[in-house]
Amino acid sequence: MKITACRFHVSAARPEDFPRDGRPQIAFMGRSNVGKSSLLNRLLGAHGLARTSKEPGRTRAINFFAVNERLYFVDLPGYGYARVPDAMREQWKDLVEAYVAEPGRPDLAVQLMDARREPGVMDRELRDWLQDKDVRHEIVLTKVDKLSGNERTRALASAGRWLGLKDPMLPIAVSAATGDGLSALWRVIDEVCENKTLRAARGDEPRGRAVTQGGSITP
Ligand SMILES: Nc1nc2c(ncn2[C@@H]2O[C@H](COP(=O)(O)OP(=O)(O)OP(=O)(O)O)[C@@H](O)[C@H]2O)c(=O)[nH]1
Ligand SMILES: [Mg+2]
Repeated sequence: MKITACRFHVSAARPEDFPRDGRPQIAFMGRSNVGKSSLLNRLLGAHGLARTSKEPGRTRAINFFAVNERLYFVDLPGYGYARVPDAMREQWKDLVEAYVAEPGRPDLAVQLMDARREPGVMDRELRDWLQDKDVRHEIVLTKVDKLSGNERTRALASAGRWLGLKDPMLPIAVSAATGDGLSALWRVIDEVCENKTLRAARGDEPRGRAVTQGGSITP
């Protein structure tokens, strides 16, 4: 997809603030500090659009970015940040659960895992939960620029096993620093958006989820 315009849309701290205009929503989920905001920026070629930080737990609300006025990129707060007080963890859970509670939302969850780390319990829980909710999701390994060629091959194989992928299939690996893997991820995002547009044209989108803008999302 050629990006012609992107802008910050809304920072949603309550479910009432979630956009409900039927545009496709691509959500970035994963551990705190895994690189969600950085990847979102890099995919859009918009340095500094979503705020990134060396300090984990930076993103607290759910931030929506309008892309080409046709779809949303959704930057979710990260989980697993040990220093977050329990009350805030509950708040995070409530907000993210409310976000996924509506059928068909998000249209795609991009679940990020750091290529250098073993998947954790919360990664597993998120994956199971997304599957349970029938949310289409794609596991993406981040920060692959930090790995040597050999380490990268090992990390991909191990993540492939974790996911139960059939050899020789591998998950997508990206780097927001070098741009590696972005075209593979864009292919998935484009396909999800095009399918949604087709379903809407056929009139079989879930109720309340019709795409308001017709036509292909590729300008
Ligand atoms: N080398 C390298 N560093 C990265 C990459 N992606 C993110 N980082 C760094 O990792 C840190 C965290 O990045 P963020 O994008 O803020 O992570 P996040 O998942 O949005 O974090 P929270 O909002 O706290 O959940 C920052 O210091 C980034 O510069 C990458 O691909 N390569
Ligand atoms: Mg962030």
